[in-house]
Amino acid sequence: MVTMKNRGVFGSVFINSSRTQKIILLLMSLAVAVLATGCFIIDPNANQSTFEPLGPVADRQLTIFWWILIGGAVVFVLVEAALIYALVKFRRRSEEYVPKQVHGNTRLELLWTIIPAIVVIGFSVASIDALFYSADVPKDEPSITLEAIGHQWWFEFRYPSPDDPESEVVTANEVYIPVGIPVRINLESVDVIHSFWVPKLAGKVDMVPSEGNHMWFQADEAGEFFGQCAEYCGTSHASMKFKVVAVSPTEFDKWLSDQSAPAVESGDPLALEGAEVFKSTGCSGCHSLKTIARSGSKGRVGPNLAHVASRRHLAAGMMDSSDGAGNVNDAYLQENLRKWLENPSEIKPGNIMSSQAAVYTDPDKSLTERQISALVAYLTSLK
Ligand code: HEC
Ligand SMILES: [Cu+2]
Repeated sequence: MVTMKNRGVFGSVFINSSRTQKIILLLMSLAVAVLATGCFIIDPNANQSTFEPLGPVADRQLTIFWWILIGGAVVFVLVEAALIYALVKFRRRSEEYVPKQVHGNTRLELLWTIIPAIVVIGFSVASIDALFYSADVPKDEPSITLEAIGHQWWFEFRYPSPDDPESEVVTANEVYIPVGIPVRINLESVDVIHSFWVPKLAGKVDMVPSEGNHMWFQADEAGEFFGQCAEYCGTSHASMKFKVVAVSPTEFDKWLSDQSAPAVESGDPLALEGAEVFKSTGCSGCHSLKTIARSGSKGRVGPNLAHVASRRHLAAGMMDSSDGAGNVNDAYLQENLRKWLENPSEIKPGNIMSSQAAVYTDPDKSLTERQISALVAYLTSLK
């Protein structure tokens, strides 16, 4: 006899309910199951959906997902069918009825050991193969390499410098790649474990401090792809995003040489004043304006600002300055810079700039209205 005790909460509720209540309960469980798969059912084009891959790595990972899901479903149906068949066929027909008692069946036992073993080995081989495929660019394919370095709570990117093999071009939060060319990414972190994820291009790979890790991806078409840190890394983890911008190889080369050129010094008086404020209020302690750094050296505390005005997003994807056609709109950029400088923690709670820069931690050093305007003019000139 089944007692009330071991039916569990759901079991007791279910058994003690009326027929209508039972139906409602079942429908509600179904709704929960459907909602749990929301990203997929609502919109496969959503920027975090992995069901619309746009590169070979994400594609391969989706294929293996489908194989395992469908394989698992087939096994489930077969096992359940056998179970139900046995339940019905060998049920107790009357109080006195006792079915034929058997023990051991070598043929059956061999069968249900060997078949699952083959299935498991098959799926393991396919999964491990996909794992190796995702780790390294296929041999003999021309590729480019870049470094992605996780910081609380933004991403630093470094590219081999066009004219100096010992150096790298440094940028942040927006990573340009050439369409149709495999990109190897060496992953690093300066503080805690982060995870690098561009849902439409490749699955998540951890950025482990001092351990290093690597992966690759390739974009099959031009466009902007959403990226996100996928490993809880502190207060502003949810606000740690980035963009992958895939452009033609020619545009990519132009972008890289623009990024490697020194920051432009503007002649505008307010911008010149801003350059002074930048030094005098301690911004340069955390932010570099040099476009090129020695390869392998760890970055500064804050994002490189040499070409900050060329970026469509600020503060790791939290503020958008683009005009919709993919260009930076200076008016939006100025508005965003002003908001950020007035109160960075309102945009991104707990970020390192608001918690460590003297201009925010020491009320006597707060930026004046005039200083903010000068900084905005200066930073907007850094194309
Ligand atoms: C204590 C180090 C520190 C100081 C000092 C500092 N910043 Fe920052 N800054 C950061 C960090 C860290 C971020 C990244 C915040 C994030 O996205 O989580 C940042 C982000 C920014 C950004 C956005 C950059 C981007 O690409 O998203 C701008 C602009 C900026 N700081 C300007 C300034 C200015 C101007 C000053 C001087 C008044 C200043 N910072 C002082 C650490 C600092
Ligand atoms: Cu992170």
